[in-house]
Amino acid sequence: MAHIDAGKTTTTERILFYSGAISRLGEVDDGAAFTDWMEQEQERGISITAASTVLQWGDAQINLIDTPGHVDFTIEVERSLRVLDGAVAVFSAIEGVQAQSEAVWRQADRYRVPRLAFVNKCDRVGADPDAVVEELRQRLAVTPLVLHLPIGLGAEFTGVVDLIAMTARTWDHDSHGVRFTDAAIPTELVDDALIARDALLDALAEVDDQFLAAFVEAADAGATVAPAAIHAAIRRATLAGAAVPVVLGAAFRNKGVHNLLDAVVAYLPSPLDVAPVVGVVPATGATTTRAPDASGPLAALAWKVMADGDRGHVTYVRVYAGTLVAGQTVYNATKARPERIERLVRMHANRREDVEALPAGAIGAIIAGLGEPSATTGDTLCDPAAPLCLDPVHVPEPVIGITIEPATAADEARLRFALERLAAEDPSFRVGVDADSGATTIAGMGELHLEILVDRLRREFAVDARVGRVQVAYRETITARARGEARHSLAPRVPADHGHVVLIVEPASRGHGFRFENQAGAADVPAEFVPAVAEAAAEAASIGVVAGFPMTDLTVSLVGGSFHVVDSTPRGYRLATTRAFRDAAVAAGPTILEPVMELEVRAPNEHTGDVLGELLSRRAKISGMEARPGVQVIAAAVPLAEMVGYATVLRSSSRGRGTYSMRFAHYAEVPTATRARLAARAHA
Ligand SMILES: Nc1nc2c(ncn2[C@@H]2O[C@H](COP(=O)(O)OP(=O)(O)OP(=O)(O)O)[C@@H](O)[C@H]2O)c(=O)[nH]1
Ligand SMILES: [Mg+2]
Repeated sequence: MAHIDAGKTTTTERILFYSGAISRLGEVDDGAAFTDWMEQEQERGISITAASTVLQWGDAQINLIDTPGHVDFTIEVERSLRVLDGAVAVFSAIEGVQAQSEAVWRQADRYRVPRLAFVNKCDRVGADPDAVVEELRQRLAVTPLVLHLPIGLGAEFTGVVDLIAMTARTWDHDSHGVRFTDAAIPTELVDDALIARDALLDALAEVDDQFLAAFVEAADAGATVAPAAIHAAIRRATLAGAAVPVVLGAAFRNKGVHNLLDAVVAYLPSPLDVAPVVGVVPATGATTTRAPDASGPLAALAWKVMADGDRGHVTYVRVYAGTLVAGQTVYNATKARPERIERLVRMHANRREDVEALPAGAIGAIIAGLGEPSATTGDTLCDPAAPLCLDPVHVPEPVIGITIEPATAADEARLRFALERLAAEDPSFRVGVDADSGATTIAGMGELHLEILVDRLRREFAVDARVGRVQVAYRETITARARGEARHSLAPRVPADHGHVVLIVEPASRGHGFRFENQAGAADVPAEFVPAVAEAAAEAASIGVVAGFPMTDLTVSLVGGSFHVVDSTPRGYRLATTRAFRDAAVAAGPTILEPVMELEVRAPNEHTGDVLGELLSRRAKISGMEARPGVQVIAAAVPLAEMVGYATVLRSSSRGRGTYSMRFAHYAEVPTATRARLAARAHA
């Protein structure tokens, strides 16, 4: 996991090559990397989908997922971290801890995933691993355990000193780094190596008491701690999340990757090291756990779905307990239905290797035909006799949308089919209907996300579609408390639908969403009609009163009403609620909210002025500027609506040398002029 371009795929390629999983090295820049298998990835030189694969290193089997760094594909990181037991965070030795590196680090915190740091690109001019380590400390608040001292930096980077074994490892150029030499530390580095080793052991003693005791004891005896004890202590500290081992390298130059793999095996958890997985028994709501025992009852989580053209789908699963067996019928506890597993595979990026079974600890996939019931992202598959639901995958809300229509009438059914397939793959992508025009809308995490989806429609599903202008996901909310009352009764009373409600709407804090509460007495509105009121209120709130955007961050309370023994019907209450809600919302100071993004721009020094000017003209609030070699790192909060097309703007204002990344931060009220414009457009 890492910021875009840190070198995840390049590092993965070496991992697969050195472990023998692939026999030829391919480069991202040639569109030839194994885990960047999608056409769109190869054309653009970026990863888009999380590619899962398996390899063997020594006697360890490693499930590896190469995630994309671009924030638009954050769901891929989210679901990968949900099912992996450990992570390698890749940092560029030049750029350090970039915005999205920090974001994925926080995601990994949320899932409590132990991790290693790989400081990559040590071969680049200006590489400064020490500065990166300092940033790990400052920005990510971790205790780094630096395992290596670089031998040369930039163009002179040839290898690393192993600060535990106290040997120097240099990689052979001609064999693509397959061969390396372990030798004595070059004389001129011995002093630095001793200092760096002391720093490592001191840091370790601070986070691990057992090591501290051994360290003090050895020092008293005038001895040194055995390497095995150091490794064991690093492992304990890593698993406890108390420290992060740091490995140095330059994947593109074929250096440092062996050490990285050794560190993965030595310090990251095996499935046996992690606590038994926790789930909820659907029937009782009680929590339960499953130990990672291949012979126990099955517990597996579906974490990713890929459309398999028109044929069906590939559902990726992580098995936590028991064994998933081909031909077996399992219970989908999330959807409360049995599912038959026809075919099981191990995935190697987009290639499949048929297997009979996937035991606890494994990551693999289920191949299902079209129309066969199959799990979607976040579903739990389990033993029918021991059902449980595991924690699903956290799904971010889309912030941007476009209308989409088939180019010809003939494409219409095909478009609907394709969108359905793509939405099943990607929970951060939603298909909806524009309230004003009735056109189909697609919503996602950003412009690139939607661009890739539209491209896939064309290539994988042969659908020609026209898209409208990008529209950010506005919301509406209220700013005051208000009351609404409505009575519905028909005269002449055939059919006799009676309903009468009194509602109070109140603003709530950002992120609260929509909530309904019933405070009415049963004499006013009997319990049997309350669900109809709740539903109608939620439905009414889904179309705001200012410009038709969904309303959020408000509480609707049913506080009174009346009831008629013969004539009251759910329909009557629904109609009354719709009117009462709208009256209340209109009186409650309704307004429009817009998504605000957290932005980080890296601008070359000489273009900083232009870049800042551009940002200020986009309503950006600059929150920080930091100098890095040759560039200024600008942090800002800026409304997403102002950032549509920013990639092109930055390219021209920085002569193609600036980069930026942004992610959703929060919703905020739009300026008055914007509100007036959106309202006018909605009523036009
Ligand atoms: N000089 C140098 N370049 C590197 C190194 N590692 C990767 N690169 C280059 O950096 C660019 C990005 O590498 P990727 O491996 O695609 O980066 P990534 O982290 O997978 O990027 P995304 O998947 O798009 O987030 C490519 O041009 C690589 O050749 C390195 O160690 N040294
Ligand atoms: Mg990549």
